[in-house]
Formats: sequence, structure tokens, C-alpha cells
Amino acid sequence: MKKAFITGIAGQDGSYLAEYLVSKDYEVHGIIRRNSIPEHQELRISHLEDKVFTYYGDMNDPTTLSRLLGLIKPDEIYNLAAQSHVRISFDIPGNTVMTNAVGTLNLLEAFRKECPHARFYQASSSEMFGTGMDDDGYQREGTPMLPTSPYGCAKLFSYHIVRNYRKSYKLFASNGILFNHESPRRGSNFVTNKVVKAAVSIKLGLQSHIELGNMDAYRDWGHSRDYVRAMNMILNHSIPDDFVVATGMTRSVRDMCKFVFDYIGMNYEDYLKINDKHLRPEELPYLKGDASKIHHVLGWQPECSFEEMMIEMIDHWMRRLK
Ligand code: G4F
Repeated sequence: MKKAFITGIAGQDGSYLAEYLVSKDYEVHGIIRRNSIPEHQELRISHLEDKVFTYYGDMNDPTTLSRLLGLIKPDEIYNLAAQSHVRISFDIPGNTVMTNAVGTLNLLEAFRKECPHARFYQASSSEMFGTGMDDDGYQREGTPMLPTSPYGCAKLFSYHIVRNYRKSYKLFASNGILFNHESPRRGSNFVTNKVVKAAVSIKLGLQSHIELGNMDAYRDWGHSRDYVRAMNMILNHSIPDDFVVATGMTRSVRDMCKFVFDYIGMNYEDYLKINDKHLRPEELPYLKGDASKIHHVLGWQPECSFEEMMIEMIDHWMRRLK
């Protein structure tokens, strides 16, 4: 039985990954941060209560990371913990860098010292590309990375330090460069789930309007459940390497909003207010990933379409709010 250690196990991706690994007979361990309202902390993994082992831990507590890796001796380490909200990274840049950059270094050091034969997955992000783009309008593994946020800068440090540790110490350490990925488990301050929750609330008479920021940003949106499968495939490849994970299709926030409101029989323009507080000091206008490498080398393909995913999210909020 393989053992996996997941940082960020209680998050959207951590919960789908834990579910997937349990289904593949892994013994799954993960850390959660101490929170003053413990009832909310493990909501996304409450259905796995008897199937996974959770511990208090923090990316900025290297002693705990070392102790846990020394105790568990995992075969696979998935570093998914992060301050994951890009706009909020402008409000708390120091915390974002400590968690998303220094935290990765802390975990790599614990890995190198306590279980160097394990395999290490780093949750790298398309936000690292920022305004970098190839001439054909795609971002892929070799595209220049010019991040536009503290979040993107911190993730770029982690991406490079993982490559550096791989080469310097001959470790199995890989990056998945994941484009946006969503699900009903997405936090409701990310744009897809914010729009879905608001549209359903408006339909049910619980809310009057929605406030958004940049409607003309384009994103490549896939389903988290598909993307955690890619993480596991990346770690089970014969060599450590870096892979873009994306759908290859891009849509604007406006298109996404129109799809959701149309689906439930409303016109988004009747309910939309633009509020500058949702804009970022530097915007990232356009993301579209080329996942050819992971298609060809590992045989990964997404299974859920954008439309199926958004409808799953709409159904989720309809059930919850009714
Ligand atoms: O949903 P978002 O907040 O996601 P964003 O910033 O693209 O970041 C997500 O994807 C990254 C991968 O590229 C991850 F690394 C990261 O952790 C996170 O998961 O915003 C998407 C777009 C942005 O362009 C934003 O400006 O939606 C635009 N937007 C417009 N109005 C809004 C809003 N975003 C949010 N969160 N809230 C709004 O009211």
C-alpha cells in the first residue's frame, strides 16, 4: 500500500486528490492548519473521516513538517497548501510569500532530509505565466514567465526551487503547471463559484445583484477532479518532469457569467454591478494552456467539459440554497 502526504488536504484539490488516492488504495495523510472554528475546517473531507489521517501542521513550521515526514515516510508528497487567492495576495503579500514560496522550501528540506526516496509534486500555477505568451496565443512549458501578482511571483519561486532541488540533489520532484480549475468545492470568492452562487441566489429571491471586477479577463477553466488525476500521473511517470495541465480553451468572465445566467433563465446584464474593489492592481488578461506534452507523454485527458462543470456547480447551489 502506497502512502501519500498531502499539504492542503482540506482544500478543493486536496479533497478530490484524497478521494482519488483512497480509491486507488493509498494510505492518505495530510495536514490542516489550526483554526478557531474547527467545525468548518474539514468540511470538504468529512466524508473521508475514517479513511484519511489528518494532523495539525503549517507550511511555516519546518519542525512539524520534518517530524511528520520522518514519522509517515510517505512514497508521494503533494504540496497543495497555499494562500490561493490572487487578488488577496496584494493585500497580504508577506503571508502569501511565506506560505507559497518559503513554505515550499521548508517542505522540500524536510523531504530531502527525512524521505529523499519519496516523489514530490509541486502545485505550480498558470498565474506564473502572467503576461508571457507564445506567438500562437498559448502558454506551454517553455513559455516565458512574467507574473503579475505577489501570488504568481511566490509560485514562480517554488517552481524554480523544485527544479533546482531536482537537479542539485537528484530528487524526484515535479511541477504540475495547472490552469484554473473549479468545482462545487471551489471557495465562493473565486469568480466561477461566486457567479454561480449569486445567480442561484438571485433566482431564488435571496439576493438582488452581483458585483464583479474585470469582465474581460480570459481564463482556461477545467474541473479539479480531472486535474488531481494529472497530479498522480505526473508522480507516477518514469522521470521527474514539469507539465502544463489545461483544457486548451479559453473564455472571458463575461462569457462564463452569460452561460450561468442563461442556463437558469436570466439576463446577467440586469443584475451586474461593476465594483473596482474586485480589480487587481495589475491584471492578468489572458490564459490559454497547451497541454500537448501531458497528453502525449502521460496520456492524460480531461473528462469533464466546461458546460458540464458549470451545470454541476449550479445544481450544487440549487440543492444547497433551496
Ligand atoms: O477566480 P479567480 O479569482 O481566479 P484567478 O485569479 O485566475 O486564480 C486562480 O487560478 C490560478 C491559476 O491560473 C490559481 F493559481 C489561483 O490559485 C486561483 O485558483 O479570477 C479569475 C478572473 C480574474 O481575471 C479576475 O480578475 O476573474 C476576474 N474577476 C472578475 N470579477 C473576479 C471577479 N475574480 C474574483 N475572484 N472575484 C470577482 O469579483
